[in-house]
Amino acid sequence: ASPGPVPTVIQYQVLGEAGHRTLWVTFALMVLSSGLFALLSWNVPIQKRIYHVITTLITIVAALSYFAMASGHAASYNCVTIWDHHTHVPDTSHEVCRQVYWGRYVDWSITTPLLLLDLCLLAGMDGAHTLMAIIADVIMVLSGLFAAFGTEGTAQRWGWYGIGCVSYLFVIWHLAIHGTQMVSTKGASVSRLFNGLAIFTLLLWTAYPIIWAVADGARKTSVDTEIIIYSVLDILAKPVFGLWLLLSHRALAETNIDLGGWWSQG
Ligand code: RET
Repeated sequence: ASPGPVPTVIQYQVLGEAGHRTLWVTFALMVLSSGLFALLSWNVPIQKRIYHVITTLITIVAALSYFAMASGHAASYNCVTIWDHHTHVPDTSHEVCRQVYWGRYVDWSITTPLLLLDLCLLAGMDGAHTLMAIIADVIMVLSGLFAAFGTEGTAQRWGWYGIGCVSYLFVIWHLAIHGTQMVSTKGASVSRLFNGLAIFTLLLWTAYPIIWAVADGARKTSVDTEIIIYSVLDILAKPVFGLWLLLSHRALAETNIDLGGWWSQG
C-alpha cells in the first residue's frame, strides 16, 4: 500500500510575554530619548547642530523599528527541516521555525551608518574614508539579513555571516587607524572623547555578531532572551551613546566641525 503523505510537525520558536513587553518598553525609551535629544538642540545654533540632528534621527528610526516589532510587524520565520531517521518507514521529519525580526536589519542599515557618521565627523575624518566605512557597514548589516533567512545546511547561513564579519573588521580598522590618526590633530580633549566613544562602540558592536551566532545562528537561546539582550545593547548603543556625545559636545567647543576639505584633504 502507498504510505500516503507524511505529516509534518512544525515547532515554532516565537516571542512570549517577556519579549513582547521588552519591545514596547524599548520603543518608549527610544521615543523619550528622541524628545530629549531634540530638546538638547534648543539653544544651539543650527551650524552646531549636526550631532543633534544625526543622533536624534538614530533614536527616531529605532523607535519606529521597535514600534513595528512590538505591534507584531517586521518579523517572519526561518524554518529548518529535521529528519527523524530510523524510527519509521518512510522517514518522518519535523520543522523548527524560528521567528526572525527583519525589522532590526532595516533599523541597523539606517542607524549604524549614522552612528559611524557621528564618530567620523568627531574625528575629523575625510569623506573618502567615511564613505568606505559606511558602505562596509551597510554590507555588514545586509549580510546579516541574508544569513538570518539563509537555508540551513547551505553556504547561505554561515557564508553570509562570514562576509558580514569581514565587513565589520573593515569598519573597525577604519575607525581605529584613520579615526585615531585624524582626531589627534584636534587636541587632547577631543582625542580623549573620541577614544572613549570608539572603545565603547567597539565593545558594544562586537556583542551583536556573538548574540547573532548563538541566538539566530545556532538557536541556543529563546526568542525572548534574544529580544532582551538586543534591547539592552540597543539602549546602550543609541540613547546612552547619544547622550554622552551631545553633552560632551556642549561642553567642548573643539568638537565643532568644519567640513571644508572634507573631500580634498591629503
Ligand atoms: C551581524 C551578523 C553578520 C556579522 C556581523 C553583524 C554585526 C552587527 C552589528 C550590529 C550593530 C548594531 C547596532 C545597533 C544600534 O542600536 C549583522 C549581526 C558583524 C555590529 C549598533
